[in-house]
Amino acid sequence: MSNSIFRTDIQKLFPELPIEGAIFDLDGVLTDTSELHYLAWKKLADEEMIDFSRKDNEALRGIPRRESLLLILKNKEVSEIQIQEMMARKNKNYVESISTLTSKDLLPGAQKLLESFKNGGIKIALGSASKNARSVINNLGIAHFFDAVADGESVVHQKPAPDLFLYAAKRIGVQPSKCVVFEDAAAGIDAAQAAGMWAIGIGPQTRFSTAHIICKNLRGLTLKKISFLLTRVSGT
Ligand code: B16
Ligand code: MG
Repeated sequence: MSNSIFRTDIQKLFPELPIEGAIFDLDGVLTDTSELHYLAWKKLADEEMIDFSRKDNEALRGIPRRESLLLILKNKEVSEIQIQEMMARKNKNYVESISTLTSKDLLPGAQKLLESFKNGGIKIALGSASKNARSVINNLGIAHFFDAVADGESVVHQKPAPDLFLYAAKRIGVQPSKCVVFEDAAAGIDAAQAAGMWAIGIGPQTRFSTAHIICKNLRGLTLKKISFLLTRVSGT
């Protein structure tokens, strides 16, 4: 099926197609690097004799490296030099672990949804707080899907500020109101809504209170299904 035929089909079904751009968070949406972040932080926490559990790690979803470290350290007093050293140590652990990622590490439904958007002529951007996002998408073999990459280096104010997603929308040339964001973190859903975008929460219902739509994962999602769901939410 050619791209244009598919696009025409979708437009016949949904004359008021609510989206022209899709922005994907990375960790927790396209791949499960949250476990690798956890293991890298856990090694550091053990070395520093700080309690840190998988449950604690849940609070770090979508949170940038420095803020994550400060949350792990709680009230422990440390100098700026120590903060920099610990961030570098954690990142070294994390970078080692992502070197073995392959397309097998994509979460269920991710490849199919990216293909469906691409075939439907939807512009696609990455919107990740990670400074390692480019290496991860390269290793996963999905870099070619993205028309733009917004990552931990792109803006000063990360999620829940809208800046990263607004930067992504600008890079793909789509109005914020015509973008849909896929996010596994409550901070990311807040960021998408602050940016005036459609927000789809990926994960358990209990994690999100304000997403437009919540899906357990990306399995079975296509442009057609997303268009149907968003059209229902928007009442058009
Ligand atoms: P890095 P996302 C986020 O990725 C992770 O969820 C978060 O745990 C991590 O601290 C943050 O990236 C920064 O990552 O240390 O590699 O720069 O969910 O926004 O794709
Ligand atoms: Mg995430």
